[in-house]
Amino acid sequence: MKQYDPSVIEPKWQAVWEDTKLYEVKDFAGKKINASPMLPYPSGSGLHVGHVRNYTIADTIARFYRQRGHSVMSNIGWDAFGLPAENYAIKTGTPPWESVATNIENFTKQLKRLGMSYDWSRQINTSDPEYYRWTQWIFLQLFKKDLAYQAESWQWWCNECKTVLADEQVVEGACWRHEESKVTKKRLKQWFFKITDYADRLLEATDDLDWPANIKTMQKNWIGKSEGAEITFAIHGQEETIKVFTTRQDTIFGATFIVLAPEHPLVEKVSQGDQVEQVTQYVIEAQKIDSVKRLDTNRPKTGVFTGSYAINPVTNKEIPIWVADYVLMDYGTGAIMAVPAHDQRDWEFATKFDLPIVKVFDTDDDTDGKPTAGEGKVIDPGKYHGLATEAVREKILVDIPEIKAKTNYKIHDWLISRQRYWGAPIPIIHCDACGAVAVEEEDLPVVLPKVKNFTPTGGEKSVLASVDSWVNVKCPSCGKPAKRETDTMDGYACSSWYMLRYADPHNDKMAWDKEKVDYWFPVDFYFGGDHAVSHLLYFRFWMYFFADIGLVEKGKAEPIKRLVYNGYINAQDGTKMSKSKGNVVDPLEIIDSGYGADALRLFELFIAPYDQDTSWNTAGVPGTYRFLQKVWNLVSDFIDSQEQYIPNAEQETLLLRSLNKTIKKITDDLEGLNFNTAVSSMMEFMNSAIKIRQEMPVSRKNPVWNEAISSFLQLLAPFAPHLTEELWHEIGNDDSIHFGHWPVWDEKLIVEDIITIVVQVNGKVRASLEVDAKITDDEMVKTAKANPKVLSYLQGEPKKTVVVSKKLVSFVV
Ligand code: ANZ
Ligand code: ZN
Ligand code: ZN
Repeated sequence: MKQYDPSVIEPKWQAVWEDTKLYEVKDFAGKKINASPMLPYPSGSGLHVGHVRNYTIADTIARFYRQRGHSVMSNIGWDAFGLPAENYAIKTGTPPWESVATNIENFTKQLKRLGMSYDWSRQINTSDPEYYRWTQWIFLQLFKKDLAYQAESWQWWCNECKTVLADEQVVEGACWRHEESKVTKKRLKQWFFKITDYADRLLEATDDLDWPANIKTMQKNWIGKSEGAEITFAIHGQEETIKVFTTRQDTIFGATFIVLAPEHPLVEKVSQGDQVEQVTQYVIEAQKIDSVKRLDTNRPKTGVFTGSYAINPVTNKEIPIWVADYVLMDYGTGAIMAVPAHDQRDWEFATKFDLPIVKVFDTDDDTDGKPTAGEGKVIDPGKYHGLATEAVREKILVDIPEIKAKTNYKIHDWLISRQRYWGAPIPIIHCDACGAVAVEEEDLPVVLPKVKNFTPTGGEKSVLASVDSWVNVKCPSCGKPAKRETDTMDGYACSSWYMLRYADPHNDKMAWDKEKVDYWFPVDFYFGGDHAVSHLLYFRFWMYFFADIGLVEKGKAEPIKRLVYNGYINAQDGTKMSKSKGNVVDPLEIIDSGYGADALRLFELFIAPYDQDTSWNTAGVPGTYRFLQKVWNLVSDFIDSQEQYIPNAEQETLLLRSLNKTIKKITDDLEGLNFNTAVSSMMEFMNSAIKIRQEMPVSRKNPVWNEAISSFLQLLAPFAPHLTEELWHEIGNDDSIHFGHWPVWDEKLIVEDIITIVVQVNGKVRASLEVDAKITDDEMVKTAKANPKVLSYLQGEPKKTVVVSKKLVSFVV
């Protein structure tokens, strides 16, 4: 037969698969598996081998379940709206609709040449009006339920992107798209989705998810639920009150001062007399401090007195109100009651500015003049004297009207509006008389007009504001002249529901048919290595909302059954692969250099356990290529050989044992996502098959070789889809190997029937013996005693005999 040449067989099968629409899926066609990778941004100029890992893992699983008879949907889509695509367009000076189209074309070519088994007829593009029409429709459903609202507040702002960002898009104080661009805060009126209404439900359901523990922890910490109290403090001589959030309302007896965040709206009001100037100066300085630095609790404390006093509702004492930057505006109420005796930061502050420190409770630990955290017994002489702090925390909620139970969340509402061009327009019309009015559903989509200059100007509005013909419309409610909202939605809105659209991608009457989504959901496997608290939380939130308003079945609110979160592949030198560093490895280059997609796919899986970060290795693909070549050669020889069949019981048993063990191993490994060990057991199988053929010629006339080769090709098919499809046909099949073919192992053939037992005399190992695996304890003792070496140590009957079944016989003499 001919040589293994991936450059011939790979394009050949890709064309056949496409022509026969092999991977197109039907709805309601039996037991389903929904298994897709996270949709990519068609932003850069293509995929590199790091991205390919994710797609390969997903495709291997999709193929595995298809071969086992499931109806598998595995899809791809394009996260085409939003900052990544738009920033790329700006950088290259191409209109985003053009650069997105070119990039999609390039990505498509790459994924097809990798042999991915997507149903291409279901692909979605989030920047397509047929798609974003429904993103806008979902916005309106949220708006109707007051879950989409406008509010003015302090928001993260990236000076490079020239837009506000959601909390989830700020990574260590920098823009998620610009590591080098530290974010600042701007006060703006923005649109939000009220994810906080769902915080509790999302949090409670997190533990039960079949997701990696670290991602679950990240989500729980991000939601950040704290139970405590909101306490209202009156301000001496003023109408206003200050509300603080605390988890330690039991320590209020020791609250000796109040601290406001510099951004707190009351700062100006409470600043008095000589203090005004100092406070103003301090607030200006505080705004210049890097946001990450402000989170650092070890920073030396700074602050200024405002000149006003609050009244502690429990002690009735006047306590000074200070401003300090260790209090953050975006947590709790942006104000705290300081309890220096029991809180480290407050203690540092009080010590520095000479403020009173009043101890509330005693602990068993010796504290050495430092603040005591934790729990203890209250020492205040009042009615709580001697009680445990935990108990006081409960009682005080009932006793003191100013102290009310309160649950605080770290998560904020999801900021969705962007001052950017390339996104789904927010379907709202602003009318002087009616306020924010929803666009009528039948007027959707609000199509994004094409503009000449899409580069953001840095003002508080997107460039859409200058498209008069688009902005000026009639109010849908009163008919008077009104203006369209000019902010667009962030790309994370588009990606929060695309998997539902996969279930019904061409529906032009509604976003999706409920029955289809109910059939395909939940997603059985979702593959990705990013967006732990952004996309993965937003998607859950929207699904819960869809379930609440009856758009999906109630029991299907949780969208992702199993999250498969892969690690990164770095460049060979361990640094991050990136275009700017010039260390990107292009999958097409590897394919075109003659190794082909199958060898690349195998190496992507073999390189390391899928969830670990790893580095690329140029020696890897040649290695997996050689393995495939061995498979090719063995199967070719099998096809060509007409050697007569001479039964050989010993070699046949060896081959069948090795085969059945491999079937079990690969099946278990794929169920457990252990791709790398699956690849190595296939390599081991090949090695033993090659050894066996030296004793027993590989031949078509040998039924055991027939079985071994047919089954092994099936095992290899999810990993090397082209080579196996070719050989499958060469050995005489005319259907595709990729549907309904998966071998089962024979349990009898995989039990080890010889085991090794150890014999000890007086605690020293004197022999190890190969015995039948079915040996009984009595037989073990008998066999041990019969061994000449053991016999020489025994010298007569042992005093004591201990047996550990199938493992050990121990004699004491
Ligand atoms: C009094 C107190 C006494 C506190 C004590 C702690 C210990 P978690 O658990 O993270 O929710 N706090 C509240 N809002 C804050 C803000 N905007 N900036 C900085 N700190 C803030 O933390 C809740 C505690 O964090 C609150 O309870 C408050 O300090 C502080 F012995 O109030 B505590
Ligand atoms: Zn940015
Ligand atoms: Zn109106």
